[in-house]
Amino acid sequence: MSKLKVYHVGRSRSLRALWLLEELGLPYDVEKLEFLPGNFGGDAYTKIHPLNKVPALEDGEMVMSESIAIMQYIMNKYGAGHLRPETDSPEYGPYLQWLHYGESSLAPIVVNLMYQRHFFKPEQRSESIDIWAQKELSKYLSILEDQLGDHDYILESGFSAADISIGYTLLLIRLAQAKEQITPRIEKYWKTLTARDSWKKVSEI
Ligand SMILES: N[C@@H](CCC(=O)N[C@@H](CS)C(=O)NCC(=O)O)C(=O)O
Repeated sequence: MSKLKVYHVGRSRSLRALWLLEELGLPYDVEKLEFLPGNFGGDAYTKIHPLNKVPALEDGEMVMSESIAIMQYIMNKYGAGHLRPETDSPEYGPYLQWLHYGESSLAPIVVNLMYQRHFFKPEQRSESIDIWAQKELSKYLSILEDQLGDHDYILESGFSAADISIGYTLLLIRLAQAKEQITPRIEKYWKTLTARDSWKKVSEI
């Protein structure tokens, strides 16, 4: 196995890949990129990721992007069945759903709020988009709350890669300063996730 390399910017989606690698106990290298808004890593990085976004993963000659796909690649190739239920488990379908929910469903709404509140100049902001995004986020988080029920993690059987996917998006919500949408139940879940040694380590990188 060649050593995996993760292209990383602090507090970004590359944390998903690093967090997963830590949980799996796999060796990896981190290449920290310069934070240039709209052009992470500068021109040299465009050869690795044509959109200059993170994460990107290198495994020998293979280069790929998309944080959830990277997680699936690492788990399928090197994960020895950890952090996901078996395909014949009743939890496998829900697991896949929540693994993708973090990026495909939740993140776009949060990114909307991020642009509204941080990246756009005041004259570019739209109050109606902000109100719409807040309502959507509440709805999407209420489904998460239902799923959590009274267990610590998304799946009743325990911590899985789905928690890494959703957990990162909860950080994104905080960075977007959309904390008003976070209910006490979701906050409790966030505290459980961030108490893990793996999170503590990668969140410092
Ligand atoms: N769907 C992609 C999103 C990648 C993405 O937008 N990454 C952000 C960091 S969290 C980024 O690189 N932003 C820089 C930019 O948009 O210029 C994934 O999950 O990897």
